[in-house]
Amino acid sequence: MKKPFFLVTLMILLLLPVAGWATTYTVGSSGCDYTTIQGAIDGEDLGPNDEVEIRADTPGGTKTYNEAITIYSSDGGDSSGYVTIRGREGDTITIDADGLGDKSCILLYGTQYIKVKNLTLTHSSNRAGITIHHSSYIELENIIAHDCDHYGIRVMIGDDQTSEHVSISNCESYNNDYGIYCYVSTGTTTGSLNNLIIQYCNIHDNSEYGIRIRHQDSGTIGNISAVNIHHCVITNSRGAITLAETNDSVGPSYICHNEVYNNDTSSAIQINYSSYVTIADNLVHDNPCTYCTYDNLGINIDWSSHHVEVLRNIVYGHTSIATNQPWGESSASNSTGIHICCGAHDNIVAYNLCYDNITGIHVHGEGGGNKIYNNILTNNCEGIHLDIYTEEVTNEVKNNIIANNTRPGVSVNYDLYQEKNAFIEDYNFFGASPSFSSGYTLGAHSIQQDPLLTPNYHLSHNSPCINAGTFISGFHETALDIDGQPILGTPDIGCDERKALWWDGRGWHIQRMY
Ligand SMILES: [Ca+2]
Ligand SMILES: [Ca+2]
Repeated sequence: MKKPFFLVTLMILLLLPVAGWATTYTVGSSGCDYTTIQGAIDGEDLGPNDEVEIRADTPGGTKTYNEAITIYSSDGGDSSGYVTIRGREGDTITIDADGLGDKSCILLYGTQYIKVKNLTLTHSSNRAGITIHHSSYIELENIIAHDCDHYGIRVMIGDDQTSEHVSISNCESYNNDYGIYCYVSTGTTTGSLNNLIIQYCNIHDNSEYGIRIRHQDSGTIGNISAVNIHHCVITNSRGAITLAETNDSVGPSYICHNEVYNNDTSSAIQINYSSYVTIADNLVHDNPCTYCTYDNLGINIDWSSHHVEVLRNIVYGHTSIATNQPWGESSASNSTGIHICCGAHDNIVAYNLCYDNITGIHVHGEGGGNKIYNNILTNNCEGIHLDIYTEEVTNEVKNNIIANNTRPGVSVNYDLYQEKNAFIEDYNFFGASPSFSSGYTLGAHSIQQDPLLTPNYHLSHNSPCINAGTFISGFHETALDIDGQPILGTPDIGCDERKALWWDGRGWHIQRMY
């Protein structure tokens, strides 16, 4: 029997909500679905592709909502679509938690597939601008978090909890204690914090760390993996980036293409108890340390970290601690561009440019297997300083330009200083008249001659460093120089490969580069 038309229509209408009919709910003073943000979240069962649009009184206007928002699992999306909470395009919307007790401006707890966009968050008390707790597939975009106690943006887990696939993009965080803090809570053993992306963010003027990622039980590894911090600027904080207690159980981690400067810090970028991290193409400069008596370091690979690759970074202007420099004593008291310390082993530091630091590269401690290849270390007081307390000759220093470094108050040029011969040094290019500590013999293929650098620390066309290095199998096949250019034939010494192959459509040619 044919169904009556009205019955078919009714059936279609009943089916629509099941199919996920996306709705935009509005929040504003008048003419909107709700007058408070939490009212919209509590009043609707938000599902995939639903949006909450928060409005000023007039388009393009500015409005502050004195609220502390909470979103639980009942309001989340799924793989078919996100729930989006956003300020109206063109409006300036602030969520101010002032006077509302110990709360974050926004708390996401136990939920998933949520986007939060176009909002300013301020005056949290004892929490964060936004807290992402035990929540996954979360995207923050165009969030400004400022003057929050303690954290601008916080991602966290406890036992048996997961926060994964969290991305923080184009956000600004300032005047907080911490700009972005992602952590595994004390006592956690089974949770997972992974696939965390922080990109294109401006993190500045935080009293503690700019970006800090760690297990709160120091040295507890196994809960954090696959962190990617790239194209961020971190300045005027106490520490810029700390990545601790990570491994590659889900995937490796990356800290790339960031600019880190003018942080008052003992370590601008610090890696603790972590493995399989690439730190590449960062600009790390002019980080002082006004409170330190010990370390003032640009990039610091610390506390048993291993399989960290430090590649193509430019590191300069770390000079705060010069008077305390013991020069040859067994101490890490230092201002150093790149520092490997405290049992860190099997790391690679290659194709970096370090200048205008007290020490260019300092390898300190008992770790072995660290490879220092193809760096330029110039205009520092000391090029490379090695304090290695092992009889194993497993650390290697090869293909570096270590020239034009001077030691204060000493007339000789201690470009490469070593305490014990627990390393292999060869194929390095020293300045025209270097001096070395007694008992040290220059590697058989190392050269004492002017490398003929250009003013921007590249090889000049007639540099004797061109094609003067040694090819290191397993490394140079895929290496890129400081300019991102591949290595042609015999590696040049230093971080600049001057020539490369060039394809003109018909054949390969050798092209002079820069
Ligand atoms: Ca070459
Ligand atoms: Ca080059």
